[in-house]
Amino acid sequence: MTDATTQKLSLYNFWVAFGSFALACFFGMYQVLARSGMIPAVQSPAVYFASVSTHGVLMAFVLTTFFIMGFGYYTATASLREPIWNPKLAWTGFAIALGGTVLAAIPLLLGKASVLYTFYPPIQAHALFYIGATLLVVGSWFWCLIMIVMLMRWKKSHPGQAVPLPMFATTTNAILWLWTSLGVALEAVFQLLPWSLGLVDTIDVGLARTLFVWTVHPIVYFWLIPAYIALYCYVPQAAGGKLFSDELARLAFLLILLFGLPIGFHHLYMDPEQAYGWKLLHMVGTFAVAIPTLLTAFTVIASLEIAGRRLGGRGLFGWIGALPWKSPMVLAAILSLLMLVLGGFGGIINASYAMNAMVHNTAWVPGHFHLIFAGTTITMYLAVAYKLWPKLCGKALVSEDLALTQLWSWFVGMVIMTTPWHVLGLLGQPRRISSVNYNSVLTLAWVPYELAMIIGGLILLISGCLFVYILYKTQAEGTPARSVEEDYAQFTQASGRIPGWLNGFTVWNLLILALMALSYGYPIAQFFLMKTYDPTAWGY
Ligand code: HAS
Ligand code: CU
Repeated sequence: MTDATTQKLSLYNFWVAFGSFALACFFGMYQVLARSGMIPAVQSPAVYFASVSTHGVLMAFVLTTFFIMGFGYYTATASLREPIWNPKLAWTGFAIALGGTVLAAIPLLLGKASVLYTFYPPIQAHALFYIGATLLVVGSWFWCLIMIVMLMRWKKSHPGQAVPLPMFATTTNAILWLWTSLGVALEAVFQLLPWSLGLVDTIDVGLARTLFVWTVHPIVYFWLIPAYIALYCYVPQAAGGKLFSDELARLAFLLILLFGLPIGFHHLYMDPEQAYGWKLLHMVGTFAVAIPTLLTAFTVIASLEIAGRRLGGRGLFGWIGALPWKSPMVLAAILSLLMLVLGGFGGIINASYAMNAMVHNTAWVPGHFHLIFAGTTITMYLAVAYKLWPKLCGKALVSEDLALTQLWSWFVGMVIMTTPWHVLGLLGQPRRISSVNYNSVLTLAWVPYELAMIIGGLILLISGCLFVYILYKTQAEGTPARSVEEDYAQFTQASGRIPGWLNGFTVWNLLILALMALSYGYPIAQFFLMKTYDPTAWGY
């Protein structure tokens, strides 16, 4: 069982994460109503954009960062069997990140930071928003440091031994996040903050977008890695089997780290500031990053098959029916993988330079990321919470059946909401609009899909509230848990010695440095080297 400090630290982080999640679900519900254009009384562009900005920031930055920190602290102590290194630092990081969140929330809720979660200039937010967001990131760096130090200390005291997979993957994520957040940190410090504080009149929007996409692609893997940790380290055990391969798992995490970083221009295909050769280069990298996900699907499904066959499943697909569908962790994994099929497929379409022109800035894109983030990724976060709550509170989950209902409803709601968005995107509906209130033949064709999106949104809101209710009820009124010992998945082969490059990060950091220099070096330098048209010379 983990020590009291870790329990408290993890629980505090988790509650900030899940509290934000529940709040953001309500904003989401309002948005589907407003956006559909069906209820004129709730329509207001000002309220809509304040809401959607808050929703995006809460879900994409607050829920994820605090969840990842809470899960990381737990994983470090449970897998290394050591207490948190420097808990004071951990609490300081928590306080800075929370303080930043509160600071950012003020302008968001007042409608002074309605810049969406991507905050692309030239739309400008109140300086407090950028300061708050920066502090959230700075707070998370404390967590990164603690994870890296704990891994290094463990390696020193266990020479030649393989770092336990859950901690290896968690540290991979900490390193990924340090590299990832550098782009947006540069944008915030050198561009957004001076500009919003009125110290400079204008900033280079092209440079800002380039720095932002340095962050915005790998950030999605920062969110995804905890879900993969659960898939590799919890699911095989929960299904009654073993992890197919420890080495393949490490390789997948390391390849995500390597390929996830230098590919952000697939968000800029339709932008003018970068030349097409660079976009093509980033496209090749984007296809490469699908490989670790395919590795993951292979390893996890193979592990599930081992379990299904052990449980008596026969034939090509008989093992699927034999899996313990009544285990929340297993059910979550199956639903999560199912959503990954279309979510990932959509990602490949987005990534294809030519096809991106068809879907870019349409409702397809929120369809893609709700399915793969709110669907695949968050479903595993929910399952992790169900798994860890008894360990963190010492109480048994109030009802596994309720947890299963919650997971199913999250899946059903997400499918009902995102399938229409994909179709609407192909029918030409733009993303980032506050409502649809024209009566043209085109927009009338959207109506049935908008009705479906409202139903989906409602199911998701109920499901989100049910989730928080289950956690609260467990913590407040649950009966003492039977076992709170950690039970990570075993591997099919006894994992003996492992090659150094699968047990450390030096080579990988050097490779990333080289790839980042190649893919971002000139594209960033050009803003300082090239002479461009200066509008102020014309008196504008
Ligand atoms: Fe994405 C836009 C490309 C993955 C999140 N993405 C976004 C945005 C977000 C996001 C938030 O190239 C919007 C940003 C904004 O606001 O502007 N994405 C990809 C690609 C992948 C991908 C190539 N995205 C993610 C993940 C996310 C995420 C993961 C969050 C967690 N995305 C893009 C592109 C854009 C984009 C463009 C810009 C679009 C635009 O124009 O604005 C890949 O990582 C996906 C690889 C996955 C696969 C899936 C393989 C299938 C498997 C399932 C096997 C399961 C089976 C079922 C067979 C290739 C592994 C088994 C069943 C049983 C019962 C056992
Ligand atoms: Cu991306």
